Amino acid sequence: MKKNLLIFATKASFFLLICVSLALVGCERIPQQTDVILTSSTIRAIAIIGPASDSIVTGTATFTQNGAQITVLIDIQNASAGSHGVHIHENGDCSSPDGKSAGGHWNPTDVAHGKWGVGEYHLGDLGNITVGEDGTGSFELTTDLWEIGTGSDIDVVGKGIIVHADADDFTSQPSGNAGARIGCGVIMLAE
Ligand SMILES: [Cu+2]
Ligand SMILES: [Zn+2]
Repeated sequence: MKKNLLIFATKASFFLLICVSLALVGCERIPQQTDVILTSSTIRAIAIIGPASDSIVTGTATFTQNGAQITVLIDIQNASAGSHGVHIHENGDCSSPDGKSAGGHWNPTDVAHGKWGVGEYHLGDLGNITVGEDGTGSFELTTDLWEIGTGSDIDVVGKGIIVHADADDFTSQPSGNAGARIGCGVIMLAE
């Protein structure tokens, strides 16, 4: 009886040891993966979005690079609920109150306006951002069609981010009939 108990105890501790080891391995791996995603060193360019056309819209657009892939993450606040066109425009200039100083859509490949990933579309045709009743919305897109800080024709640095009053219909030329410019930001290289 005592022997059986000893065997059971030995088996139980061995099992426990394996569980603890697995847990430790698990703990070790999670922070490493998170580091890659969250460290500020992976943020390569940023635009602070401010109000235009008498709106109170605010937000940020961050561009991060992972190999050839660049991800833009846009967060906006204080916008009306619904769909708002969002684009990269050719000038990093938000000096005019209506945002028109940012110029037209960034279109280095000289093609028609359209929907990202479908037929012809400007390199600045991000699409629409969906804003909820709380006035906030986020948008994310990953592509290998841009560069950050290279000074080439497809470098996003020095361009503008514009948020519109209405949705982009992906069809109307030259800019999707998205209405007034309610948010504007200049894309700048990050530290
Ligand atoms: Cu636009
Ligand atoms: Zn466009």
